Amino acid sequence: MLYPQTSSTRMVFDLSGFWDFKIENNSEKINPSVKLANSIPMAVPASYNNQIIDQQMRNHDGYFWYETTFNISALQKSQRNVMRFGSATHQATVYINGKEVAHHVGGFTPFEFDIDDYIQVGENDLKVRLCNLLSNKTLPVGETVKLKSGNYQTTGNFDFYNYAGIHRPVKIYTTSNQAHINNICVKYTTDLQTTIVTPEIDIDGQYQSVSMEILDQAGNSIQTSKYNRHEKPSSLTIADTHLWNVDHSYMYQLKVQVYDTDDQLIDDYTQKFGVRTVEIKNCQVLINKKPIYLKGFGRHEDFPVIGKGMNRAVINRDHQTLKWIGANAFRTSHYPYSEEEMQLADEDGLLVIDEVPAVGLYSDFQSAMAGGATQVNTWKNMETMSAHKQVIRETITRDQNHPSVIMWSVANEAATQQDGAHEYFEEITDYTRKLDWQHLPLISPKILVSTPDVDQVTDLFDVIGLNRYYGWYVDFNDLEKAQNDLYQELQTWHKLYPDKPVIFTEFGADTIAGMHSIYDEPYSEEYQLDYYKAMFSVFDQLDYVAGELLWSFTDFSTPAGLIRVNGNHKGIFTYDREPKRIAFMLQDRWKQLS
Ligand code: GCB
Repeated sequence: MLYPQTSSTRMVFDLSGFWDFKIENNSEKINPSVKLANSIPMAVPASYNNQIIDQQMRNHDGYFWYETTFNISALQKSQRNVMRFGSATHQATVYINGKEVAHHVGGFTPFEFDIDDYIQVGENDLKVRLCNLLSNKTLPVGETVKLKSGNYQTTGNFDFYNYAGIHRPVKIYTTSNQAHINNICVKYTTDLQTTIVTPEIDIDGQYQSVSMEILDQAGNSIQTSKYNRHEKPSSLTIADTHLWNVDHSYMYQLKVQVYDTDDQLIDDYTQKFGVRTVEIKNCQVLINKKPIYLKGFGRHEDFPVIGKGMNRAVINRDHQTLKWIGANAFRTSHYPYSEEEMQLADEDGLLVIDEVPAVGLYSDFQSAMAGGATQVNTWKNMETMSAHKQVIRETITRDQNHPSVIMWSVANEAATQQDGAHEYFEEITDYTRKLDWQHLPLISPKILVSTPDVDQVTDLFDVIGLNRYYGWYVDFNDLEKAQNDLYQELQTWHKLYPDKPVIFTEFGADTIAGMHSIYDEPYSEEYQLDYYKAMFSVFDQLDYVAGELLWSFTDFSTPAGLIRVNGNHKGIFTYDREPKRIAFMLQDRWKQLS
């Protein structure tokens, strides 16, 4: 699936704006052919939750509706029209002029569908029925119960607010009716000097030939090649490759044009790509054959009022802040971020561990966290395999042309110490490796109870990703013991897997901005500072530690909880992106650490 783009053959219409919104209560049957009654305005794209003042509506679990109208000109109607959602969380059924057109499950990946049979010249009605309910079949995983009142109650198996709504832009784009490019995958091989590009171009419809042209970053042509339908496309060569890297985020373009018999242009699309290699060798992550130490954060798409809504200013400010502090990487915890964010990561030279929304693969999670034994075996209880493969497929298809993506994270904190985990993840890692032509390294951040003595899946992964909280959830307020325990655990991992690098995918301590303590009290900015100093002093002794991604970049929203006072406070920055004390220490450290 291509990102919507205008060209000499394509038009794009963005439906962002104020739509109408309505919660569906269980006694009501909403007719998609009738205008929503008693609706309220709702900005798209954005989460709906924090745009609403009424608390019950804000926290509604169940179904809700969006409606808008759009106009189609006669000129536009003469073309093929496709509607595309950047994402709709977590499930959406789309109706145009009262008729059901599409259904998509999964709240963090795009979906699109042809709308020509449903639209008319002039005004059209668009309604979307969304649902934020989660279960042991969905990703993320959650639990839904139906209350006596008939209302639903959903509890997410994860530590972030279950924002919902139309989070990313909704667009209509046009192509010719005759033929169109469905997808472009820019495959290449490089010896870091000469790059051979062998694009895979998926075209539907009637056409005669296809031309491909590689352009450099300034738009100068490097090579052109043409092939006829039924012929195999020839490869293109970049002789003196400008490699993409963190300090040199060089982007090429592949211009693809589809022609008719009389050399009439039918479709025209330009796909950006970068050239770089990624390897894991001798406990190191190599980009273009050189080791790189990952410095950065786990994050969330979460900002005041807009929640998980895509907002370019927020993305840009976040990337500028990452650069200011000297970070070179982030993980898209715990779901794929917007396409717009990925595009900017390419331009900004940020390395991305791209995580699918497989979070919460842990039955009876609450008892486990309370220190109790789990009653249920996760792998007998989860029915997520099909959703899991779908999100992996959709994420790889969407993101495989981004040079910034250097690793796939196939799950966060699954119950990898329970029987059945190996079988489950063998199927998942095999599936991912088959789909990914780049063979990017695979990682799956481990929950703190998945220690080397009990973990069952590490052999399946290229990198050991650790979410570790010594000094917080374990060894609380005892940083000396935290250091020792961390050191011991790391050495055990290394003995078992001497070639695999360790990347800290999470470590942190809740910290209330502005809380200070001469006694180094937990939750104070001083404790956070000392906590990180203690962790770093362990990492710095061990050369198989290949990266530190702190938890987390900013404070973020969670459901209310005994240890969640207005959200999770492990941010290095506050929710509105102001630095805590630790930020300045980190800036000093990362400027020196190569
Ligand atoms: C974790 C989770 C993350 C939480 C974090 C915490 O291990 O992966 O989603 O927010 O711990 O702060 O407890």
